[in-house]
Amino acid sequence: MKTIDLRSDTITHPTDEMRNAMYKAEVGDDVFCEDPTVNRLEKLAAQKMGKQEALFTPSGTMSNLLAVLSETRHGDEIILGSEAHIYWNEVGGSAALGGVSMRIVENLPDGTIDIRKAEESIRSQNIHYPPTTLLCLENTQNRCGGTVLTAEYTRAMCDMAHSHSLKVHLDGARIFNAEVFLGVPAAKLAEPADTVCFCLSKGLSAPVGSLLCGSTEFVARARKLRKMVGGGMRQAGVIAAAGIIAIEKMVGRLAEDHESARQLALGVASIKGMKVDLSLVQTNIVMFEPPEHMEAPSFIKMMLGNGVLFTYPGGHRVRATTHRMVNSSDIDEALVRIQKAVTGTI
Ligand code: TLP
Repeated sequence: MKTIDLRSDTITHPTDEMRNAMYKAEVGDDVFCEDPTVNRLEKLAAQKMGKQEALFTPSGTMSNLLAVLSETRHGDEIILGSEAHIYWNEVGGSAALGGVSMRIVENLPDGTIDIRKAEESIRSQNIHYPPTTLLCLENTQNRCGGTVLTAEYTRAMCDMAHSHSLKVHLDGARIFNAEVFLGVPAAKLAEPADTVCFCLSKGLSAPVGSLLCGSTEFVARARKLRKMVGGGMRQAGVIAAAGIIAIEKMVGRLAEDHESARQLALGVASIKGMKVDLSLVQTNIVMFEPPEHMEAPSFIKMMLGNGVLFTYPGGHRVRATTHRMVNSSDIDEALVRIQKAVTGTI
């Protein structure tokens, strides 16, 4: 039985073209900024995001951490959506290593945060309060099911934040999925944010890496902090070479992942007792509810036994993520297995 792995788009393997480019990559010592392939990747990333410069980091988690460390001082407060990856899934690094407190504002189901609520959470001048210095947004919003933030929404949030002298960091781990869904260039989606990062190792299929982009001064600070946290990577051209192909060749195909997600969501919605909000299935993530009589972790365990892998985001929810390594017939097969397994429990 073939395993259909819908846990994450992070499981994608590099393409043959990437492997060839990695084999042939020109390299140097990137801590001395002498790796020509890394330099090329960073330049390309900065261009794509419409920022002055970019920094190659080993992971999205490190990019987000460096953004927070660079844009805040120990003791500051940062504002995040209640479903933010930085808040949920980064081991509390911003608090543990950056010494910032995280002020959480509810994410609405579509991945946005109410602008008024965000504004109300900004601290006023008061001897008792920590200064609020950074707002973090996420596009696409992972835990809200890969929902996209429009350029207009991001602009309004950034204008509001800037009017209170806050900086804005955009966790754009999957910003190219938003680009493809909206038909709006990532640079436009990131334009009002001070800093943005995106991942190479998700739907774009590179084996490793993320790019953190912003002003020249910001990237210089982040580069030093990257060294501090042990992210100086020497002959990193070997992995950067795959990243260049990810950006140049793999963005367009994300539309296929979005189609697979829709196919899966429509199929799941048609299975008795299962629930999915189709309006929130915009990119490559599907959040659905298993039948009431089954706990989500038990459903996931049962499906593991049937060779279909999901992740558990908490609550009565299951997450499926589509990617290059599952095609339309895999999705059909996954649906058959889900249908059979669920029917067997009724
Ligand atoms: N997300 C992973 C898991 O950590 C949950 C996934 O499978 O979706 N920002 C966002 C919005 C992300 O979704 C992720 C990874 C990251 C940052 C961190 O990237 P990495 O895994 O490269 O540290």
